[in-house]
Amino acid sequence: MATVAFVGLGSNLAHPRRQIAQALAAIARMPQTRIVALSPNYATAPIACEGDQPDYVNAVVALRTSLAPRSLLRHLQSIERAQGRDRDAAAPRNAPRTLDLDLLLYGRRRIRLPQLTVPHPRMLERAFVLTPLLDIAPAITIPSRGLARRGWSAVRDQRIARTRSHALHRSGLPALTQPLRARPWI
Ligand code: A4P
Ligand code: MG
Repeated sequence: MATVAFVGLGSNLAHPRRQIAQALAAIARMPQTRIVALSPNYATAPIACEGDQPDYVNAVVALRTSLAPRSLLRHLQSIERAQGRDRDAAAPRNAPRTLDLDLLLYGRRRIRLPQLTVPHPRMLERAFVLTPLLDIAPAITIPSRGLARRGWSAVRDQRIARTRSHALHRSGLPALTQPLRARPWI
C-alpha cells in the first residue's frame, strides 16, 4: 500500500542548488514512488555545525511510495553516494556535505531501528526542516509530538530565507500539476 513520506534535502557544497535539483530528479526516478509536493528552496544558516561552514540550501519533498521504509532509506543513501557524499569517519559531526537526504516522516509510522529513526528525531528543532515542511503540509502532525506548526516558535531565531530558485526549475521535471490533497499523509 502506498504511503506518503516526507524527505528533507540539504546541501552546502559543490553548487548546492544544483545538488538539490539533481537529487529531486533522482528521487523522481525511484521505483514505486512519485513526487506529490515540493517546497521552495531555502538558504539557511548552518545549525549544530562545528567551525565556519557555508550556508545550506534546504527543501522538503513529499512522496507517495510503496517502498518499505528501509528500502526507501537505501535508495536515498544511494542518491547521496551518487552525488559524491563523503562519509569520512574522521570528519566532524555535521561536516559540510554535497547532499543530505533525511527521511523525516513515513505516514504515521514510528520506526526505531539501528539504522533508521522516524520521525527524524531532530526535525522539530530545525527551521530548515519545519519551514519547508509547513509550506507543503501546513496541518501536519508528527506522531507522538502533535501539530508541527506548534514547534515553529522554538526555531524562529534560526536564520532562514526563501530563495527565488525552486528545485523544479533546474531538475528537468514537469511542474507538479496535481495540488497536494488536503491531508494526503493520513
Ligand atoms: N538514520 C537514522 N534515522 C534516519 C532518518 N530518519 N533519515 C541514520 C536518514 N538517516 C537516518 O546519517 C547518519 C545515519 O543516520 C545514517 O547511517 C542513517 O542510517 P548521515 O546522513 O550519514 O549523517 P548526518 O547527516 O551527518 O547525520 P544526521 O543525523 O542526518 O544529521 P542531521 O541531524 O540531519 O544534521 N544546518 C542547516 N542549515 N541545514 C542542514 O541541512 N544538516 C545537518 C545535518 C546539520 N546542520 C544543518 C543541516
Ligand atoms: Mg542525514
